[in-house]
Amino acid sequence: APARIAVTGLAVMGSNLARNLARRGFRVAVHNRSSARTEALISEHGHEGDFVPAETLEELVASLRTPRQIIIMVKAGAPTDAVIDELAPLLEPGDMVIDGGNAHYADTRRREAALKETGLHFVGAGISGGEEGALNGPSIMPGGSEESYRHLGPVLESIAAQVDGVPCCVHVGPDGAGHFVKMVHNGIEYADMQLIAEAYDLLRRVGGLAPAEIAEVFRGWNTGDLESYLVEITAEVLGHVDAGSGAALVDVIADEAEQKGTGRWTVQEALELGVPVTGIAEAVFARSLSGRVGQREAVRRAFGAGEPAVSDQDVEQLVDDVRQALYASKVVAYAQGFDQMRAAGAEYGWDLDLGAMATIWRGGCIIRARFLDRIREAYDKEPGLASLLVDDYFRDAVANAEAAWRRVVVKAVSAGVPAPGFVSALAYYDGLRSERLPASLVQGLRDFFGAHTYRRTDREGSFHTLWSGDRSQVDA
Ligand code: NBP
Repeated sequence: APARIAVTGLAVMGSNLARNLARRGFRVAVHNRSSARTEALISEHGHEGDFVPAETLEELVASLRTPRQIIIMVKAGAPTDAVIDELAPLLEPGDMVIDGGNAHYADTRRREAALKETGLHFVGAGISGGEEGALNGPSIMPGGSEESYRHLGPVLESIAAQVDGVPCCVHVGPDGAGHFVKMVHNGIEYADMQLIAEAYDLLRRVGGLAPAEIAEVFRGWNTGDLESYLVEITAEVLGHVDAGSGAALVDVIADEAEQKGTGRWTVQEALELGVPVTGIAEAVFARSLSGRVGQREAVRRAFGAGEPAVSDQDVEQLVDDVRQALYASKVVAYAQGFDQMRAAGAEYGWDLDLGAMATIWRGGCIIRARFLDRIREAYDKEPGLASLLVDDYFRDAVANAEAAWRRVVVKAVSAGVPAPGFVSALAYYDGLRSERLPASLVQGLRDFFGAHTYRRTDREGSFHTLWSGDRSQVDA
């Protein structure tokens, strides 16, 4: 019988996805550029399901029922284009090419438009959850046409993570929508991790707690509003003792954070769209700063590292304040990420269902959390929500946390413990709620040096002050 679906690219992600498909009962054709990976998959896991190995793409295409569905799981970038170029001429109108790699959404838009010319459906599908997710159920964010999703939906939904019987997979929107949403997911993941890291640092340097004690704090937090995969594994990492040195592992890991680039993409795109995703930007920059080892050393030598920050305060109070600051800052980070998705949806005509995005992130992916149920409820109630911050639930949560949030920021600043995530989240909140912003002065300055004009609060129109003349106002 012909295969139901195919996977080409059988490194760790591709082979795990193929195994997931096979275990779900789909007859799956498999192919890799170098056939050693195909052979390894069959010999090690062939018994798990119904695999159809193919040595060439021609063979792979011939083994499939029509319309054909082929998932590409190769290295993002030029390799993906190379596979598409080789594959497309072998296919027929109506066939579907699915890119499950970490493509930039602009590449996905370009590829979708090009393949559409030949009658092929190109589906950029964001897949989150790493190797584990690919094997046992990822969160899947497919873009592309409605028609392609009618064919693909049942397969993808059945291999996705399930939460309360709901699959973590939904048709996100046309062309690059899926990869865009996956990118923002990763950006939010950056922000979330940075906030968690700051919470740890404050408990350590201001609260004087040891890593093992902080692990216990996070374990406790994981039973409340903060319950999430990242908080859970934070407890694991902080509680882990290095076998060699006997020290907490976190104390022997070099403090230079690396990045593969999706956080940077998110911020670059936010800059283009004019959406302030300050939490994600601070997270990306905090990683960059950590990596500037020479500069860190030079500045530390010039100024000293500062006094030990530990103070004689009530540690229990600090722990609870930090929990609330973390929660409020996290609401801000998610509010910003969801704003960015909304803005991109408007820019590209995607009509994104933001509640559905929260739904499919509840399982399979790195930012899975109890919190996402609240976000889904917020958008279900009010799809046009101006900001997550104004949803009843989040408004109450942030309002209740506000005093603690401010205490934590004050403590961080006065103790000299950097907390760019907490600080900028609070500034964002204060910025949005201010009656008047000093942007009026910025406009005045722009008008002074560049005649850029300004609008007035009390009447329509654009105005310019004759700064170098008699300083009277003219209609611009
Ligand atoms: P890699 O990103 O390491 O890519 C290796 C695969 O790409 C191999 O199958 C290799 O074939 C193939 N390939 C390359 Br490289 N150049 C090719 C070309 N010109 N033509 C055909 N095939 C080519 O694999 P991965 O880590 O499994 O990731 C796959 C995709 O999934 C990536 O886009 C990645 O960003 C994404 N992703 C990864 C994770 C994760 O946690 N690792 C999570 C989510 C998404 P060969 O065997 O013949 O060299």
